[in-house]
Amino acid sequence: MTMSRRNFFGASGALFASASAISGRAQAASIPEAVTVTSPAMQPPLVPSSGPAYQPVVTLNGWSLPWRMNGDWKEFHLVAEPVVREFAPGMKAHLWGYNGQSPGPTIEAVDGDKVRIFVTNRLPEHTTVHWHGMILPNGMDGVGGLTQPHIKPGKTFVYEFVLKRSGTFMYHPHADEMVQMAMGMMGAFVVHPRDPNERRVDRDFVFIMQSYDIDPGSYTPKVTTMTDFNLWAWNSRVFPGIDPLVCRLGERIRVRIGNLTMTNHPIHKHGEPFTVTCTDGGWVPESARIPEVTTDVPVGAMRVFEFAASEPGDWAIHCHKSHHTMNAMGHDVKNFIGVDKKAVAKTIRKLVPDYMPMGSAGMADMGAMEMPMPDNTLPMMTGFGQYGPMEMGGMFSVIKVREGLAAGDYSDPGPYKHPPGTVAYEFTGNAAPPVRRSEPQPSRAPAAEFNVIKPGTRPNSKHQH
Ligand SMILES: [Cu+2]
Repeated sequence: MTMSRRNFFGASGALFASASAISGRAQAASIPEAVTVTSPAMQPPLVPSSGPAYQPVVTLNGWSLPWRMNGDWKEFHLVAEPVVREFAPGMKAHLWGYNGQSPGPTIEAVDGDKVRIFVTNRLPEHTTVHWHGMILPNGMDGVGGLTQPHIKPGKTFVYEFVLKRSGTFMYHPHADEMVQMAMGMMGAFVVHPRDPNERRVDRDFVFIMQSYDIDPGSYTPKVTTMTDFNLWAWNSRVFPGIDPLVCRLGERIRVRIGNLTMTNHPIHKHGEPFTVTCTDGGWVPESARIPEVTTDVPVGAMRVFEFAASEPGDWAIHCHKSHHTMNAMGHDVKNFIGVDKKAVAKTIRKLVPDYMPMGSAGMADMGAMEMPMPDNTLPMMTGFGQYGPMEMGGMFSVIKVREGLAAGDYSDPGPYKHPPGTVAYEFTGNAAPPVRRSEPQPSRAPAAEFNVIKPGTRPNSKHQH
């Protein structure tokens, strides 16, 4: 059981008596119980049991935070605290997050909702929560020192605001940000349209991108790293630990992506093109939507794209910066392509018996190799598919489009069964040697000559206009 039973039933509404409508601060005296989840497995979408209806989102390797209605306020309780997050089987990180996880639970609500969010600080230092992208009263914006006093350890603050527009938002601290975000404090905040049929899709996925710097064999991110991160994550998971996006053939699919790393990520999807339908500022008018297969998600931004799942198969979705589809790796690896290291390997093995020379023909051998590694470290290229190693890590997942799934069935359907004759195959005929055109003769003309003349030093130089 990953969600505590007591809290789960509480969340489903059974224990939360809807209090009589005494509005305002007096009500805040009673705090809703904080629900905690510690498993990194995807939890089923949270279908609203109170308040207006909406089609819930699916948080990759995550979950949505239950609420209680208190009069016409929707009340949530976030707890900022140290957490342990598994990045993929074989590696756990000691992070800071919310309610047992990093990223924290997705908050879902509806355009026009009055939300009251209790934030309890169980960190060793002060914090705040900034509601990234929201239009709200200035004093609710969560910038420590500027718009509110910091939330000291052990204290609980209350944020109250009315949701003014639907879209995709995030939450994160605006206090000791470099440390707190490098430690994994963030979450998604999805505001659904008031009319559940407006912009309706069949499946609606959400994840936030993170960058971490965790030395192989250690557990805690280095918080002073500025650019040289070694783990590129979606919802604090790296491939092969990232959930697939399971879709039924013919459905309309939405993917919401937030970027709280230190660099941009060009997210590329294989298969049919998509269109960006929503950005930080709101929904993109239909006439302005651009069909794409890659969309860049800038730092601090949200991008939402939609597509019709028209092509069955296992389609990769990944960041197109190739080092972002790797796990922790040495960045100062020399390029040994074309270098025969057999002789030197023999010598080195006298000192280091396990030594394996690699990289003479590229680095694909790393993807298949079982190398001795420090504890709590993932191979930098990993994950196996039905045809062999995928040589991927980091920001990579698979959109699995299948016929005949039940609506709302997100369970992994396994590898795609390709219809006979539709997989790339080996040519077994006679391959004639490549015909080369005759090499061009080196030109006999001398290399280009030029003289450098300092302006103003030429004997007959004239001032020209
Ligand atoms: Cu990237």
